Amino acid sequence: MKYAFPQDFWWGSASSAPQSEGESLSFGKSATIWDEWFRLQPERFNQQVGPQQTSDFYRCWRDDIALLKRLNHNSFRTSISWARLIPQGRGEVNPQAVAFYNQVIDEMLAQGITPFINLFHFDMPLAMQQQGGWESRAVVQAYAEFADVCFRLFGDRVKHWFTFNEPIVPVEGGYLYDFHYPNVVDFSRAATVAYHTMLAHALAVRNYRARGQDGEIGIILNLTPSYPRSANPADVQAANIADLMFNRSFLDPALRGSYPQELVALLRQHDQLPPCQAEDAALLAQGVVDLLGINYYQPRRIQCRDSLVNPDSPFMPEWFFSHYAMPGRKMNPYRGWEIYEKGIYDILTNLRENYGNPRCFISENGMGVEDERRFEQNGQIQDDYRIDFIREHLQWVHRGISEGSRCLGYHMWTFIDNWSWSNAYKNRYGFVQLDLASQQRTIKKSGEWFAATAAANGFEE
Ligand code: BGP
Repeated sequence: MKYAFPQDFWWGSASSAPQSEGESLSFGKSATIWDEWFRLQPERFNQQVGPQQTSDFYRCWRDDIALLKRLNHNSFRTSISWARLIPQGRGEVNPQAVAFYNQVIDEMLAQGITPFINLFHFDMPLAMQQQGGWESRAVVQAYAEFADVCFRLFGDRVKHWFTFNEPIVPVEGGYLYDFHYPNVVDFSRAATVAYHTMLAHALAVRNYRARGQDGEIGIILNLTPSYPRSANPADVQAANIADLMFNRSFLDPALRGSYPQELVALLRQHDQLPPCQAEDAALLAQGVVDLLGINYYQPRRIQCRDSLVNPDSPFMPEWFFSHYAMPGRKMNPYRGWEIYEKGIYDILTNLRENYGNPRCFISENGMGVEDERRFEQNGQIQDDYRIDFIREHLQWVHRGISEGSRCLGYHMWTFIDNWSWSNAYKNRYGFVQLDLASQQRTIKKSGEWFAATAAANGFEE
């Protein structure tokens, strides 16, 4: 076979509790920032569809796990909802949540599907946000307690844990660019949120290891390779700063246990360093992961700024670079994201050459498409565009592996079309089509293709 993958390669897909469970204010679950934002500003959500309207995994888990099996998944990622497990964020554990997650984990294992469990997918409990969210060190401690409850309750069976999914996204969305609650735009608060998130990560990693549970713990990062527009030193420097801010701000602590000196110097120079305590460096050093999840959707095309920064304007990453649309680039016309398959290989190469070739896997990659029903024929969505997208990315993953990268699997975003934050159902990503009104599930052509690929552990062309 031309593209054969290593034995025991992880084939699967990923979702998250807030995007699939539903029942977001019932069965003992308390509100997250998403429930709150939807309550306050429903108009900010596509077609005013909020976090209650999902594929109902809370009720349909057994059938959905059967569907995972039908798609030949040997692994699947979802998350545990902090606000469901510990409704007040701290303290009492919700027995209904424990029963639910136990059933899900047991059923996955019974079906031969390895559970990959993530602990935080943008879903800060409202009770914790009201205490400052990630701006507060007390919330860092509360998160570590929540993580510890998860390890204690489920760690006998879950052997692949992740502390965070895309931890930079709540920073960007909630504190820089206004696409998540609490809709703050303030770099120094964003820097504190980012820093505290990594402290929380390191605490959870340290506590997990102290338990000696014979599993592994990692983090899932959305990496966006930054390509300079030209070899001109100003463009190269601009791309380097974008890389420091958007990739290395999380990648370096996760893989090296410390922040890049260049980033620290830059933030110090602009008086934007978050408040640190003496013991933080030693803690961060303990947060080096066993396994890195890589979410890859699109690269960053960077050029130097064409105008001088007004020093009176608020400090922002864009003080140092501009984005540009690369002529001739391939686009996903629906989501407005560039498709650049080789980026996935460049990430693997960078990890191999500069980060000691860590154990890693592709934890998300996917193509969101609007109005997918128009591609339906004889009752099935013919999403050949998605098959091409996956195949072309996998070809580059295959090449990375053949050159020595320790990439252990490929998880697609996502399994069943799910609720995507303020975009709700605008862009559909699933292997399985969801009819929101009837809750009917129909496997798309890409789902069939993926099932065959997973069964064969690769593909010909
Ligand atoms: C990733 C998130 C997912 C998912 C996906 C698609 O950033 O981890 O939760 O939403 O992107 O993005 P979107 O839904 O914004 O199109």
